[in-house]
Amino acid sequence: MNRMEGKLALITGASAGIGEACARRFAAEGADVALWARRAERLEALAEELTREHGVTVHRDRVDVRHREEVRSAAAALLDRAGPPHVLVNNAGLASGFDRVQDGDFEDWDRMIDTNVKGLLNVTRLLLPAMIAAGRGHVINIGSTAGHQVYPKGNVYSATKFAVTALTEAMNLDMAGTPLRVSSVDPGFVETEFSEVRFHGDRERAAGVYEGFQPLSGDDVADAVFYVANLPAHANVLRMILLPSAQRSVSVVDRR
Ligand code: NDP
Ligand code: 8X3
Repeated sequence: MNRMEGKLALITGASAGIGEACARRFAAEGADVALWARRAERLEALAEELTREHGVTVHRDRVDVRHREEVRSAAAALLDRAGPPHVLVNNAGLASGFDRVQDGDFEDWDRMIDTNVKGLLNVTRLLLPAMIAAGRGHVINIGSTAGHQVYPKGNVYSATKFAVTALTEAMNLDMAGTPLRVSSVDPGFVETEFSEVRFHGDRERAAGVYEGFQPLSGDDVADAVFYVANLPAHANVLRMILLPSAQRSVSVVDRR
């Protein structure tokens, strides 16, 4: 049963990877979508395609989730135009750098903490009150296996994803007394632009991360997000850990 038709899903980080796949999936199921990311030209092209292919309404805004005032004005504009989203997918995020703590780069650390933790909080804080006032809504955070286990040189990225795990659980408690649901979908290896961003544009090194096994695709994760969003109102997946079959833990992978 499709419960998302005619609903509105806001997806942050919709210009690539998991977020883009979520946008395609929700739109294909007949949901209106709001797309946020920094690369406006990509959002524009995606919006044009989704409107043409699925006839849904697509809102898009150039938003850097780190910039609170930008989030504030995009949130106000969306609430004005379309009302509170039924589903908020907090997906925008990144890893930046791959070093031991003693060698870490302060700018990489700021980028990850400001995006993955403070950005998620900016977006949530500026939309949740309207969702609560509307008496419905579902926040789905994209966490990670790195939010449950650490691995060598994963230090600060893992810390941000452990924070997402904590925030999902805390937000779920904060929603007590409301009908709102809070969930996280926590994937293992997904082949997207993630590793290219982590390795500062080194595509060869990024491709090596996914060598010798079949990683998840953005579509696999979008399937999981859609499943979680589409459950009946009385059911909630608090946390879903989704791994490639070859991945046994955050750092144990059967490579051919
Ligand atoms: P991609 O690099 O392919 O996509 C990341 C998305 O986040 C892009 O759309 C990017 O858009 C957006 N983004 C990054 N920074 C900002 C910002 N400051 N403001 C707004 N948007 C931003 O990576 P993935 O799709 O893989 O990553 C999506 C999420 O999934 C992240 O939270 C990541 O931590 C998580 N994840 C990824 C896994 C993987 O193996 N790939 C595994 C587990 C979790 P733009 O640059 O246009 O702003
Ligand atoms: C991304 C998964 O293992 O590359 O969250 O950190 S991992």
